[in-house]
Amino acid sequence: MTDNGWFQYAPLIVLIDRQKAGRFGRHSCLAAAVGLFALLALLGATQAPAEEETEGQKASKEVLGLFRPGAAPPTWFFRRLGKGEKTLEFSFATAEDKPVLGDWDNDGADTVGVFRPSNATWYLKNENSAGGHDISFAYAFSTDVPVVGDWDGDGDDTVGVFRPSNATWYLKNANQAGPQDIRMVFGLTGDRPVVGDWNGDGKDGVGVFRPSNARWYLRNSLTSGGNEIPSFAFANPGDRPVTGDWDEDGLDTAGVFRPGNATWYFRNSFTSGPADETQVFGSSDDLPIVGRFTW
Ligand SMILES: [Ca+2]
Ligand SMILES: [Ca+2]
Ligand SMILES: [Ca+2]
Ligand SMILES: [Ca+2]
Repeated sequence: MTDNGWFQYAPLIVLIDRQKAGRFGRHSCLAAAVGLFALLALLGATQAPAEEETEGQKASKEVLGLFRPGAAPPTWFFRRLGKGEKTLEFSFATAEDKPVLGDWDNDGADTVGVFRPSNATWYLKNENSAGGHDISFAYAFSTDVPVVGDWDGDGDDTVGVFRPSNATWYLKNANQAGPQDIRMVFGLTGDRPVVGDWNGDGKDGVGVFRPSNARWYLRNSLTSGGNEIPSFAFANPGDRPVTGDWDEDGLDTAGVFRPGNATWYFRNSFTSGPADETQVFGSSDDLPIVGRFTW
């Protein structure tokens, strides 16, 4: 390998994430100690594709998910945002279930779960694979809309619901039966609830997408009140809202899945305007979810 080879890999090194950068740093010390031969060997090793992350590490991009309740059996599909070639697919849950995705065990990987309206019971899995649930408990009412988030910033995601009848959120800090830890009024009957860390403080806030005017209303504080971020118009009334950090700047923002054309639309700022990015993935009856994990 020549000096030109080194410069060929220099941009790759810049792109390495923090965890990989730490590994590279240790290797660099070794290379300096044993000389050029070891350095060249290291540069060869950095050719390993960036996809090689172990389960539990935060992925570098959001994963788009779909729950297809009409499939027999109901099936989940996942694809990395911006990368269409690698899809994960498995069966779990029943046709009536409402999908959620969260890091229940605080290992850095989001995994699937569902809220089953008929018995108001949650079924959560710690692996993204076919098979039974790891956790189940009854919480909330059949008519509630399930949400999940890290309300207290401790790293694990826990359940909650938005109750349309009184526009009230009932959030828990543990995935178990029992009363809510947080009760707050926010939004209107008819709103579709969303969850995200809008301000990057490590705690999820709440929000709603209002189909009647296709506007978003977001709140950082888990207390009753109005939107803390000026509302903005994005997407169409019939779209299914999602949220995520599409551009990796540390802030979650708005997105939607549009059933009519099975296309996702992503917005990177809290302002009115068109999509910053789009991706075609899914079919019209799918229910969208977003999270972070590798496979
Ligand atoms: Ca996990
Ligand atoms: Ca938490
Ligand atoms: Ca926050
Ligand atoms: Ca962002």
